[in-house]
Amino acid sequence: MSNRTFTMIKPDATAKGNTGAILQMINAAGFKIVAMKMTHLSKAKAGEFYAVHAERPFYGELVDFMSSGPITAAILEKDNAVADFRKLIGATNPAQAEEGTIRKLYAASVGENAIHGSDSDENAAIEGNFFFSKLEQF
Ligand code: 3AN
Repeated sequence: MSNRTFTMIKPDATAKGNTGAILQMINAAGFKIVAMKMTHLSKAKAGEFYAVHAERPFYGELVDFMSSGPITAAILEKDNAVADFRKLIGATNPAQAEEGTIRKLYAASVGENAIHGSDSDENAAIEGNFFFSKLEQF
């Protein structure tokens, strides 16, 4: 079990002005921010990040959406980080997300679902290293 996960606050949440409120929830849940930046992914970079989903029918839509506006990327530290963070963000489809989760509060649909959370320790490391050099991870 590793103690780090990776997150992105997605373009829909950025556009609605929810970045601060979401970061507040993340901190209140006991996660420490050990890397963070606001950036705007190109289509090429979004495609690279989501390459594992390249064969899925929603890939084009996902890449268009994730490159549609600024995002906030961060690496978060806490015991049991990956599983606890998935719990905090809630189900991929906000209609199925539990009360009090970030997606229940801030996501509009399965595509525009406010926030990303890594699904394994291995992917957390890959995704964190995609955005941050070693010098930017504290
Ligand atoms: P999660 O982000 O909860 O791990 P995944 O890994 O199944 O969900 O999907 C990656 C991303 O792809 C999701 N965050 C969501 O934005 C998008 N996505 C998943 N399913 C769909 C869908 N049916 N239509 C549009 N976008 C989708």
